[in-house]
Amino acid sequence: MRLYITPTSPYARVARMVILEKGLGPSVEVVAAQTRTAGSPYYRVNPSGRVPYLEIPGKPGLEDSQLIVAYLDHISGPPSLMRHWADDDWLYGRLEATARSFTDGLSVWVRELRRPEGERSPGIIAHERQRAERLADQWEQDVSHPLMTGSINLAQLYLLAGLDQAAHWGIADHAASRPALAAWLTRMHKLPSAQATAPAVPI
Ligand SMILES: N[C@@H](CCC(=O)N[C@@H](CS)C(=O)NCC(=O)O)C(=O)O
Repeated sequence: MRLYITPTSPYARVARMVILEKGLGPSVEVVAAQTRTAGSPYYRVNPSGRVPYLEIPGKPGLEDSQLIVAYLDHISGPPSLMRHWADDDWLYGRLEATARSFTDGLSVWVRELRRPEGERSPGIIAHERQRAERLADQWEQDVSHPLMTGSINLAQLYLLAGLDQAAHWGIADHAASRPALAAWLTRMHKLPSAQATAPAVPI
């Protein structure tokens, strides 16, 4: 199998961490894709042009981190990174959706900042900044829950990828003024899969 990524995509990072956590590294070649470039050869691989994208021999490829993780869980043994959304009376589903929402907003913010200065929208940046602050306050409470501190799951990975993405681009350090979030992040950064996929690490 071949996984197309960009080194700083938080969604690609989630897929890469899952591959490492499941010991699938030897069966998956990780390839850098050229995204956001007119005429990129990558568009012939994945017409949407997004990463992550998993190429599977003899089968159609898969786009989207959540779908890719579901597939990897399906074809391999434990640990399973997908949890049932209904776990703990639907708390797990809320945590995973909120982690994705947090990372989605930060991605919009980063995308805005990477546009030429005259094309950036101060309104969108302010909106995403405020959303991220509100959600970080909520995470300061939620990261202590056993679902966020126990065996690794997608809620944890999306939150880690989002927080690190914001820090990497220098747009926000959400853990700086939030001690529980800072302690959680320090623990997550000890995972070899987190270290191997940090946004600053070249592939
Ligand atoms: N929901 C998707 C989001 C994927 C996504 O938006 N990836 C961005 C990089 S962070 C991308 O490929 N952007 C290139 C583009 O928009 O052309 C997932 O979870 O995989």
